[in-house]
Amino acid sequence: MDLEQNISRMTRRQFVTATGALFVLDSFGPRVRVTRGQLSGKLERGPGLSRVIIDTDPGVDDALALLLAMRSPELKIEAITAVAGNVPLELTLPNALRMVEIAGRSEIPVAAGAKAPLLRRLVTATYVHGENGLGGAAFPEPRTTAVAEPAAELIRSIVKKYPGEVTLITIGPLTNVAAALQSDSELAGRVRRIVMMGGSLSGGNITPAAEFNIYVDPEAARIVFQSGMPVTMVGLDVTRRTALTEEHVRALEAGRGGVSQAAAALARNAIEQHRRAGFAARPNMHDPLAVAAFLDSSLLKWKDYYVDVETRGELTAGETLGYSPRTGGSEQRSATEKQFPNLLIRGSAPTLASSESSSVLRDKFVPNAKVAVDVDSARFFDMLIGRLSGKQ
Ligand SMILES: [Ca+2]
Repeated sequence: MDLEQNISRMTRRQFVTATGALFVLDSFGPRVRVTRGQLSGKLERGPGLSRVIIDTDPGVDDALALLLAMRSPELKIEAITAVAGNVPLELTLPNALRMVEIAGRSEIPVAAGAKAPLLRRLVTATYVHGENGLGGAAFPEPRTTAVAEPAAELIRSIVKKYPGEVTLITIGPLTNVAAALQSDSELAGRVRRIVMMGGSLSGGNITPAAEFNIYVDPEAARIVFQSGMPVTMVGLDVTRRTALTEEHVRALEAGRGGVSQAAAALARNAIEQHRRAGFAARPNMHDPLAVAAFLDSSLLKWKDYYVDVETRGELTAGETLGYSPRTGGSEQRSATEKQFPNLLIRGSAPTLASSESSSVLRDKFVPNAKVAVDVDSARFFDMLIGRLSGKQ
């Protein structure tokens, strides 16, 4: 049997794994694609759309990500679940409700989730997101309230209702998803995919090692990565390349309608907040990029990795480690890799006090995540600003 026949007998995933293909453009996104014309017209929603649940800690970039999602007719947003992260749950929940009301989408259930990480005290990021979580942008108190069901339960019940159909888009710490996974051993097998903003294979933002969402609840992140759910990771490797500019803000300000004006206020305040905090860089659109990655995976380049999360490191807790079949973990190790093509995925060496070595040991590379390794930032902003301002 020749190679071609062989390949035709393999699934795409097996082929990618076997060949170690570097860049994979797999369609994990919406089942329908919309045209520019459809977007500018009345947003029609119906069967065949992609069911998603968005888990979020608004958060300036969360708020913009939520608005983007609610302006995207490809999505059937089954629920928005709030989690503690950038600011405490007492703020992330009403902030999520505010965005739903601004978008005129109060039919979407919003649920309250975890107030704190699984095992740790909450660390927030008010230095980036302001005391109100929205960079100081003021919006009216929400008139609607959260549904009675807690987030983890709502996630479980929706996924159970539509097995194999629901994609989780997570743009905050992974506490709610981990809690749902812990309470239902069948959940992971029923989720279509999780698309997360989180992690980094190129250094962190809250510590040199860790990206904020994973740092806040590394134990939860580890449960998610090891759950067996297909993971799409949109981390700092790409979100660092999505800086908001004055031009973007002006384009939003020129847009008509409540969503564009709210987005403009959020964006304007985010730039101001960054300036006040003394950051040299402009705010990155971390969370909107995760939503955009789901809407159009061709905006990014992807590579298959086995990703695991460091939970014990005193200085490195929350670090995401990526092992690839070609490199055994790092692009720089190509010389070593020639010598040792099948490097093990292994944990730390045993200490003098204990003969036990780390339980982390895998001799067979099995990717668990598609990691975004490059982004077309200009096309991403065309989508983000276009949809928020109503021009697209
Ligand atoms: Ca977030």
